[in-house]
Amino acid sequence: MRIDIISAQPYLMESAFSHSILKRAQDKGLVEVKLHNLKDYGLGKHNQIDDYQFGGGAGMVMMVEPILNMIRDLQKERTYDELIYMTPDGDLFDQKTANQLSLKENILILCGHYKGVDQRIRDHIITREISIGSYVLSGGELAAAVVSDAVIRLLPGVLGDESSALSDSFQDDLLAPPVYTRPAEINGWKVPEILLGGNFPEIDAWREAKALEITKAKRPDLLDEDSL
Ligand code: 6GU
Repeated sequence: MRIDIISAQPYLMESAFSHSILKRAQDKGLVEVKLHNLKDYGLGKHNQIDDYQFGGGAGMVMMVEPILNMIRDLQKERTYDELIYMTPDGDLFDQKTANQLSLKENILILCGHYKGVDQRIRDHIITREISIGSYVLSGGELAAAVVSDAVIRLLPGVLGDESSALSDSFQDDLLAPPVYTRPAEINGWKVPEILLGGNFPEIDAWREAKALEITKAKRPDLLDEDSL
């Protein structure tokens, strides 16, 4: 998979892609992530990328030309399956969307900032608009890193234990059961006895029951009516 991210502040995302699982995924050649600075396509000698909005009002709007020129150049190299715009009024990101995106070959992500981008980019270029939650961030950069992380960890070979992405919270619409490690007791706090016995069918059943119990308590919205 290849992910190209366009931003006026690409350095905000550098560390997210330079460590741990996302770094290893790139080192292994499972994903290629390229951050692009929109200012490289800015207009005039000040590399302008935004301007006042027509009709008046506070806040600058990202201009069509720099974005369009950069995207057209990137499209000379590859065909994008999705051109995503990160925006607080986009579709709410969830595991289902992450799963869908993980099946794509080439994804382009445009990060908005200030008042956002000129609507004509959204109308004519963008194929999908994504928000990561009901709150406002200063820009789309952290949100783009969130989406990329959720997608990249699903790619085959990225996680060491191939089964572990499947047992994540949300993958089956259930939150994850609690986990414990050594020691079996500390300060009088004990690990549930069942996890120490080695009866794996019983352990699986316990984890499933716990997952359901926790989901009912914390996120009943994830469950169908009949499992409540
Ligand atoms: Cl994608 N961008 C911004 N600026 N704020 C957000 C968001 C995105 N998702 C939630 N809040």
